[in-house]
Amino acid sequence: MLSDSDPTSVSLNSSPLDCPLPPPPVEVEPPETQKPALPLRPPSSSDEDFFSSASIASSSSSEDTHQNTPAPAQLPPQIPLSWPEGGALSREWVNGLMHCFEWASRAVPPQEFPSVLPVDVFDRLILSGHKILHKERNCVTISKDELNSDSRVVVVGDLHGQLHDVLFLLKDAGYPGDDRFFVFNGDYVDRGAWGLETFLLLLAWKVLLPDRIFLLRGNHESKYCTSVYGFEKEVLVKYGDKGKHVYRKCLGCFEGLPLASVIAGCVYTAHGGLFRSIVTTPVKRSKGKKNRKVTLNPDQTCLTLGSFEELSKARRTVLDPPWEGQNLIPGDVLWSDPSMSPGLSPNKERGIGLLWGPDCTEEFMKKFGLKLIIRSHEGPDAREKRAGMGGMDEGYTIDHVVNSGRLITIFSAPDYPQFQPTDDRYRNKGAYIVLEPPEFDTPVFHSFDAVTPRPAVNPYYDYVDVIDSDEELDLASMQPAT
Ligand SMILES: [Mn+2]
Repeated sequence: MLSDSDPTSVSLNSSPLDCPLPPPPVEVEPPETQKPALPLRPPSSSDEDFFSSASIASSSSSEDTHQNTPAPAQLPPQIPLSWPEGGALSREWVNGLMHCFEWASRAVPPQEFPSVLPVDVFDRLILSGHKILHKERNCVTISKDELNSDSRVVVVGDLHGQLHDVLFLLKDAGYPGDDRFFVFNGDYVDRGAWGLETFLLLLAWKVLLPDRIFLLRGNHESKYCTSVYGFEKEVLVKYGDKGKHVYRKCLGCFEGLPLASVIAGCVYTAHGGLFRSIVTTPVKRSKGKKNRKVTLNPDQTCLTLGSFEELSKARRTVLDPPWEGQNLIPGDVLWSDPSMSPGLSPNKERGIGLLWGPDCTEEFMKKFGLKLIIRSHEGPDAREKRAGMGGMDEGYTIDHVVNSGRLITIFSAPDYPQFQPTDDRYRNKGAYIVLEPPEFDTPVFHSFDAVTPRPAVNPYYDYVDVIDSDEELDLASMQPAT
């Protein structure tokens, strides 16, 4: 039963932003290749081809190049999944979940998803994740005390529902564990067809190892983006009459995702990047007004960089970060982009967030003793439109090199976006970063190709019409915050 008083579920009517109408519905029929009659069949030979090919994408770093050996074909998992007896997740259960999602992405039509993950199991997982995430600080830390000479910290960029590439990345980097930390920079959902599976499998790892994996928020973990770029529709198709409930629970979790991380005291990561100081100036009260409260207005004419103290005080539990008013830091952290031009200015292309230059990168690093900033948010399509900024062919770019260190963009969705209106694809690699001892301040890049073939599936958004609006916030379709 849904209840408005349920603290883990957001009310879709309480958003400060009105939701724009989603694009015209796209008929989602199970593709011809994915129409098994239930009960489910075992994998066919083409499935085996997929499993084999899924494991031969190569990963390379500056130090080594290797290819994985093909994995043996796997048997269909036991479905439906059930919550483990005793209530606590195990590594085996999380492994089973990943295997199950991979198999189901080829063998089960999206509409039959509850036969894989029943809604009561989804509820258990999302509640466990919700509790953990909402207790975390705005800026989570992996301190030097928690790291040793065997530790590695893996930093991951945008994933956008490309389940098979996420599974490859985890296997290639090595799964989370005592010595392996993960920081994900957000954008788990939208555009790709398996945003729900991607988010839930990472949430399962978070519940299993809350101190080893950190899930930061991306701008797509919001009501606005998910209503335009496919995640809402995906959930409604996969869960049918329970879809609205599942979508609300996901949004409730998204609101709890932390905004940023600091690793080993010297690496700052966030989805978009830097953020402003909320400079406030008292507004003169009109005579005779009894209200003694002094209202403060942000001084938009004088943009300065914010501090970690200000970041810690921001209110992140908003369905959509506001672009006006006092609570601007979440929008900056999630939507901002670096620029080659000096200074700090409003990000007019996106309509929210900031553009910051190399001088700001240096100022921020010097002030807080940082040596590296790792942000995400820009894929090959975004970079194609930004003169002077590097392309995303290898899954990463080094944007600023300054006295104190470097600013890097990491993007982990290869061959992105999944759906394109023409055959002229970017064919970009994805990448992840490994930070190694002793200082954890030097990135080792691992680029990887997309897992092919992706299972045939229909998109959940009108990718032809929104292709050119690339993540720009359509302010005209939203109502101002009240
Ligand atoms: Mn983004």
